[in-house]
Amino acid sequence: MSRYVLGFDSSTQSLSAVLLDLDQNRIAAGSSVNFDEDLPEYNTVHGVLPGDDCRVAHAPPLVWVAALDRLFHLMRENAWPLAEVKAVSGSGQQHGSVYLNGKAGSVFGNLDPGKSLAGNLADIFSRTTSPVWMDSSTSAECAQITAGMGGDRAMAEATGSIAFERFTGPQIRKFHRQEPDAYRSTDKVALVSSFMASVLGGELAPIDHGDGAGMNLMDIRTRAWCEQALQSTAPGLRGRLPGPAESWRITGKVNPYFADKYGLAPDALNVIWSGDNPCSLVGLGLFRPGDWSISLGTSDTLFGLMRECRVDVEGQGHVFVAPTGDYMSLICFKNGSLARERVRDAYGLDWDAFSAAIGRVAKGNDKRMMLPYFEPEIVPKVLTPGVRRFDLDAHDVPANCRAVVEAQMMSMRNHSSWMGTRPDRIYATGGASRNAAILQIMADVFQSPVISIAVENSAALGAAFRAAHAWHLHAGSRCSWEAIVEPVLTDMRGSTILPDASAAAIYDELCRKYAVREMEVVGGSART
Ligand code: XUL
Repeated sequence: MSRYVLGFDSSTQSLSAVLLDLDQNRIAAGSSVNFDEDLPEYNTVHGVLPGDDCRVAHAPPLVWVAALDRLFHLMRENAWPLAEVKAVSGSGQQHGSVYLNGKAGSVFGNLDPGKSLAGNLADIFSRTTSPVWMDSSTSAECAQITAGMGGDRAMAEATGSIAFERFTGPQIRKFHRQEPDAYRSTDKVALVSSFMASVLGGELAPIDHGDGAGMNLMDIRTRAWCEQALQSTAPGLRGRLPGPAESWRITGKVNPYFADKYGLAPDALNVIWSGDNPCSLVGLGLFRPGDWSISLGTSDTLFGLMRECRVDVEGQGHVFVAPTGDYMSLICFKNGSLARERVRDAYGLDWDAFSAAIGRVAKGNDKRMMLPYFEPEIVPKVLTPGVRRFDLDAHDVPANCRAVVEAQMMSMRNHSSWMGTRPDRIYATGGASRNAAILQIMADVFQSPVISIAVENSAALGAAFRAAHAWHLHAGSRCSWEAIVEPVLTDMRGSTILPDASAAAIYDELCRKYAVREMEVVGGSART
């Protein structure tokens, strides 16, 4: 008989679960429910409700709980050893908010296993939809809250980020302004993470420090709600926010609904959930300040652990609290694989031909350069897309292939300088991390070894690691994060790609030039 923990990931488009075998240090099983395909009755498209205004992105919270029922059903059908589960936790898409009325708390604690979760929870909302992280409709509220805080710098110093449209505080303010009666009838505001933890635990769960840091409402240093931010956002907000609490907080045993209905161990511990990026940090084993991850997905994200709180007072980097209790940085670049694919497709190449083309041009591309804003960009903020080429002929296939990847890596290097350190090693994840030519440019620009890591769902795995960590703490056994995580991750790491030392000077110079070009085009301060 083995002991297990369960980690969930409630992401934009799906709900996933990972079962971790604590005795054999391996992933025993994984499963997923896709909102659009498996629950079409909720009418989501890529996880959100379609609408006329492209800046608005809401999802129905009931689809997430319907997915939880469906996923437990699948786990039971596939004979997952749910009776041997010791602890449960999860990861939620960050920033999304759920608006609950006064009935919610008691409903969470009295779920009827004879009914579906969606049936049980249908009447607990003061707002039937939840704005999620893809929503960018709150620019006016961001400006108002920023003014209340005394400017961008003060906001970033206090909460870890300047005000962002997708962050929860601006979203709450918009709700309060547009629907004051519904805001008044809101008893509690939950995040996706704390809402799901409330369902699993049978009582209103606190917001954890990691996800709380993505709200523009929490004092990033004291980790308490920031009074000035609360005041600047909406009246009576303090009493509506459960938490904030340490990410390893256990609320009690799991909700009897899941034991009665699906055979989950009734004494399994319910550990509060965190955001997907904090969960991914531990899911990838980033426990040392020099360990960074670059995820090469639809958008590219860069994140790493920080022992001290350093904030990006002028820019678009975020500071969240890590599940270890340390800090973490996060920078999100929208033109990731999207931009790489646009270049690849423009020349009719496949990935092998794209990589071969990169290899035909010298490192540094003879100073030819691209600013790759195929889509509006988050970092640096570019609202009107457009690709700019400098000394770069659009017909020169190899030079353009190298230019797009060099531009992305130089932008990442320049825009991560506020963290005050350079990486000792970078773990590359996501689709493009299989491409050795891209990883070599990453290694050369950052002058850091790069290791690809093949973790399928780092957020769900990180949530499972968090459940294991909290379970050990509860049992009084002092088990380090590394001891929990390393044996599981070892086989998932690929070989190390070393930086070419002779490229260091080339990219030092080019990064400075890139920052100047970026400033000319985008405005703002040059970052190197
Ligand atoms: C982070 C962010 C996204 C979401 C995705 O700030 O907005 O990474 O967390 O789920």
